[in-house]
Amino acid sequence: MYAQMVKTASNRVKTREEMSPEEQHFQDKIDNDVKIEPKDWMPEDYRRTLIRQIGQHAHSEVVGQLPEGNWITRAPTLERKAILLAKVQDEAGHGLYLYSAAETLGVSRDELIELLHEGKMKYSSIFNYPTLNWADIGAVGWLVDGAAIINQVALQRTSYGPYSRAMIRICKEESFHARQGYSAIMKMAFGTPEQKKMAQDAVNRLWFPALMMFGPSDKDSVHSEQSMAWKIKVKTNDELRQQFVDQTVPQIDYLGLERPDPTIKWNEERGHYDFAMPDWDEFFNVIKGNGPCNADRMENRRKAWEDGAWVREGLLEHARKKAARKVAAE
Ligand code: BYC
Repeated sequence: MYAQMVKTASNRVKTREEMSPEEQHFQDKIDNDVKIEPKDWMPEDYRRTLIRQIGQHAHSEVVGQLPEGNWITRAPTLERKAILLAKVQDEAGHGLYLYSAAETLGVSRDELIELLHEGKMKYSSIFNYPTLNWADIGAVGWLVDGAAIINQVALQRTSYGPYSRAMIRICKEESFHARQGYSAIMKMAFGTPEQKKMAQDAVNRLWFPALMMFGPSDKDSVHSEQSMAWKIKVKTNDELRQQFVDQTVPQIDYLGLERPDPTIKWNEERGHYDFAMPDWDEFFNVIKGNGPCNADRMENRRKAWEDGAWVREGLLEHARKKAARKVAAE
């Protein structure tokens, strides 16, 4: 049943004439920026699309702990270690807010996690790339969290109330994450020639994967048209990608690093930077499960889930006993 639930929602956007009275009323609320709340009537495809997107988003936060968590024990100073530890813990918290938001749509956290572990739900492509050295951790905070914020600031205005509220809270924490990343990469870029070389190498490797985070080009995006009509998404993949490039290129220049894509050029007419798109064959291959770290990430997640079974069982048993004592006392 849930494998079906996460399947692509129907693509074609209905005209007003094709909508039922309930659907028209729903669309009017969306058009007037009235938030949709869990108990409100909603089209089944709206609910499915949200479960897919919020579930995928939650999984990304949780899987996203792995590339950085890998560096906690090897952070170069005590201060950097404490910062990274706090950031990685924040990501776990973001996953929990998002699983809770998804639960309001009638799917349980356990079901979503099972779908992830069975390979039936996705998580962000970016976390299938390795973090090879400390400069990568700075670049992840700066570029990956930077890209995530651009997407998530827009999602604060998404039409589903619980998702929108989760985004508001998450964005506050994400801005700290991006700053810590920029601060770490700055230290490297303004450091020794060797450190600067490492910073450059990290930016070169992570630039295109960061651009992929926004999803395929608008012309190839399966869900954008309907998701925009329902204001699940408020900006298209390409609009957000352009915003990221415009924000990030001056930061690369400030660091004195070379631009990772030689075609980046300010376009006076458009008022934006021109840039090269990532290799979309690589992107589709990564989201199919064939990226450099997919197998490793999933193995780690499954192991963490199995190793944590005794904690979940212990907590449940404690809650059961507490409830039984309460009933007995009444
Ligand atoms: N990776 O029709 P489209 C973080 C899939 S974590 C994988 O444009 P949509 C952080 C897409 O699912 C932040 N798959 O889709 C955490 C669809 O396939 P299905 C994560 C991708 O949904 C820890 C197909 O491609 N942020 O910040 O309209 C440490 C066609 O795409 C990706 C979010 O999750 C991708 N990059 O738009 C550090 C944001 N892109 O499902 C940092 C919430 C596309 O039909 N999500 N696909 O099989 C969104 O905003 C939207 O889902 C997307 C894609 C813009 C990503």
